[in-house]
Amino acid sequence: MERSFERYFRQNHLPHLWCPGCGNGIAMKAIVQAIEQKGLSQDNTVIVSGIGCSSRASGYMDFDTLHTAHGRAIPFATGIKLANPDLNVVVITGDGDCTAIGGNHFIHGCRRNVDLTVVMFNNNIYGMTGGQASPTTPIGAKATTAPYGSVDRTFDACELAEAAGATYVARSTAFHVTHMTNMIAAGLDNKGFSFIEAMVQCPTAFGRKNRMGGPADMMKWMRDHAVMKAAWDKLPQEKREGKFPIGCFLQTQAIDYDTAYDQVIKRAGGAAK
Ligand SMILES: Cc1ncc(C[n+]2csc(CCOP(=O)(O)OP(=O)(O)O)c2C)c(N)n1
Repeated sequence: MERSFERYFRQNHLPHLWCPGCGNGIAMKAIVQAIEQKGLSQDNTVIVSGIGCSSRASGYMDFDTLHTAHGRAIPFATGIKLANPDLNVVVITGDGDCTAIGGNHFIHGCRRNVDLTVVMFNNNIYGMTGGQASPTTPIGAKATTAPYGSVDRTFDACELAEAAGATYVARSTAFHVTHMTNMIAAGLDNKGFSFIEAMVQCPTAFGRKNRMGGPADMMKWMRDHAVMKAAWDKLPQEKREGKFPIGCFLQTQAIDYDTAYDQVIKRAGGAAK
């Protein structure tokens, strides 16, 4: 049987370092499937990541890749896009990488509407460093830094992206693989800042501490608690309790950063790209 996706992965960098049952591989595969769906060339697509388990994905993917510093993937990606606007630039980041140490870069990337597709693997925890609470750890959930349950209120990264100016915002889960692929593919189509929250299970650092069972149980939890946006919009408030919406939350148009920058170059009398 032809394993057609092998050509997207660096075989000499496998096996990966993720724990058995980790959801990161599902999100990584969804990205390459979306890239294939959109017919993007491997030679014209750059994958940029920060630091964390999720950010290790760039090392396994056979594209031009950049594994940067913790929280800094979006600034590196912005530089790549401005230097060569013809490239498709995809950012892979974790919930800590994107919304904690990289939170400022994230909101300003949205604000500038840089033409990037940012996929945030949200496992609700700092996985790589052993399970410290992140800005997406649910209130009451246990973490190594919150042994009695986290008291910090939780970021909704999609709402944050929307409020900050992103022009495409969506969420999916590792259970809903085809849906996740489609959400990412639509993000690749958008000329501007696209943000896709890919919810993934972390059985080792999050599930175990919070008694969520094994990887399959965590995926069943996603299946049972995610509500498609169209149904969510009709749900009365009391029935939303404990559930979360998935789907495309925003798709709009605004001038993207490299087009705006090109106009500046023209105004200054330079030769635009
Ligand atoms: C400047 C800096 N601070 C702290 C660290 C340690 N560190 C490495 S990964 C990580 C957290 C990663 O969490 P997240 O972004 O959620 O990714 P995950 O591992 O869960 O995929 C931290 C704090 C670092 N590498 N660099």
